[in-house]
Amino acid sequence: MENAEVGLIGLAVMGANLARNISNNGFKTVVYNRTTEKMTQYIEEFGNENLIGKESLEDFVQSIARPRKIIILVKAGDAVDAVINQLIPLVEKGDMIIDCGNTNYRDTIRRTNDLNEKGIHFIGCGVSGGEEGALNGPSIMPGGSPESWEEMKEMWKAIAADDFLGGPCTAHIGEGGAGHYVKMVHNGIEYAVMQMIAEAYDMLKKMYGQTPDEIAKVFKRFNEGRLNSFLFEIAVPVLLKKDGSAHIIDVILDKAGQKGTGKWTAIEALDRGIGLSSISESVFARVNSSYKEDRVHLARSFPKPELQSETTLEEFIQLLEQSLYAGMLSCYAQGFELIKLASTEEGWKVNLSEVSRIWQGGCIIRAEVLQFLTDTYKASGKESPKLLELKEIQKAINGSLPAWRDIICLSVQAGIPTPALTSGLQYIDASTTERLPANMIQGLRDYFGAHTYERTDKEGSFHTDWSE
Ligand code: NBP
Repeated sequence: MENAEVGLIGLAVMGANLARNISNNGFKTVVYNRTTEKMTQYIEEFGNENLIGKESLEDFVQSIARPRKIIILVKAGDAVDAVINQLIPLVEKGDMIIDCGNTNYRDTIRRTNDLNEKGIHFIGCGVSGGEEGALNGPSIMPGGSPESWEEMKEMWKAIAADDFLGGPCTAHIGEGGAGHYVKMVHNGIEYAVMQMIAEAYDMLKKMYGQTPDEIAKVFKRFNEGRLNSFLFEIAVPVLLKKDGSAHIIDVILDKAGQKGTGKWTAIEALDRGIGLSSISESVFARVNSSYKEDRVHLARSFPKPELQSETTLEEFIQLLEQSLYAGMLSCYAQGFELIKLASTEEGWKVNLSEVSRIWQGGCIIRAEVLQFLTDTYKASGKESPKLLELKEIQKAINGSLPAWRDIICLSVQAGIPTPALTSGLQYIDASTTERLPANMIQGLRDYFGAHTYERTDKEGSFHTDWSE
């Protein structure tokens, strides 16, 4: 094949599946992998007239029609720099290098600036959906220049998943690091929603003695309603699957790793100075889970109370459904506020309605609630408003608040940690409280450090000699 329409470097899980998706959609694709054997095996299995491999990077680059579109799907970090440095002497002005990995957006900004100086477009592009999404249609979040979007959009639209109305789950997110930033926040929301599902499982198990099969039934019921989502859908088989007579879920060690995008999202919130409690708490929940030996040891010294509740199982399930719904809305509200702030500070002009639309299909956090968010954003007639300011969102959250408070009370009384659900509620309460006790903090700070304070009754900065 001469003049491939697109080249792809990196044939591990994501690259191998994305290249098949691209070529299956009729785009002539050439692939390259550092370890040649992996490429030849791949082409033996999947190669066809639209999908070929090259052993040398030079031949690979030469076989792509100009302006070249070269997708990189290698391990995020140094490997991306290594591949870019190998490509620089081989590509020409106007060519496009697209990093579809889970790259930190600050690296993307640096690489964009470096390559711009050489006349090469660099596109940081978030791709969500894992192996299955990469093959059959992921959610695609491209950053980069508007020109590169124009060049690439036909392909992105062809290979992306569909939203609820049949549109493609892709849109130009914004310049520079915007695409990777939105993907990072997507993953942060993924952390929080997964943690909420885990907390719901834990409460049903420990407070009501529900078996995995019984909890699967509850989650199946949730998934048939407004909580319908990929994560609730896959929670059912995760609960039901057996290894011999034992449910696998019962023998999986309760330690969850955390690194990369969830942690970056929490750090971003701290760096930019914005509340992101559910996502941050979900990262900490995984950190806490990793101290298994300590927990086992300390559990003997801190016995948990017996639940003294008259709430029946059915009542509890109904309260839980409402809490999870509002909890998910709270997660999205937090994530979208972070994107909005970063977009303003970085000048990206990210369209939040479009973000909620392109997350409706292909990606891990795809959920029916995203259709509600897209509709609500659109109906507001405003450009990227704060979600909590929109009447429909207020109605949905207010409708669930009594149930949510009950669930948190019950979990606290039973000594069951629910950091994501609790902090989601705290986020709503803190964001909607007219007068917070920060006045007390300001008084204390001024006492010990003469940090000064502002007043509600007059302009200016004040200091008091408190000891007098
Ligand atoms: P990995 O992250 O496991 O990376 C393996 C690939 O990187 C192989 O092709 C390997 O080549 C190549 N590579 C490495 Br490592 N160092 C290299 C170097 N110095 N030069 C050239 N190639 C190098 O692959 P993945 O799991 O497919 O993920 C790819 C990207 O997509 C990552 O950023 C990941 O975070 C992101 N992502 C993954 C998923 C998922 O579900 N796995 C989902 C969404 C996003 P070799 O064969 O020669 O070792």
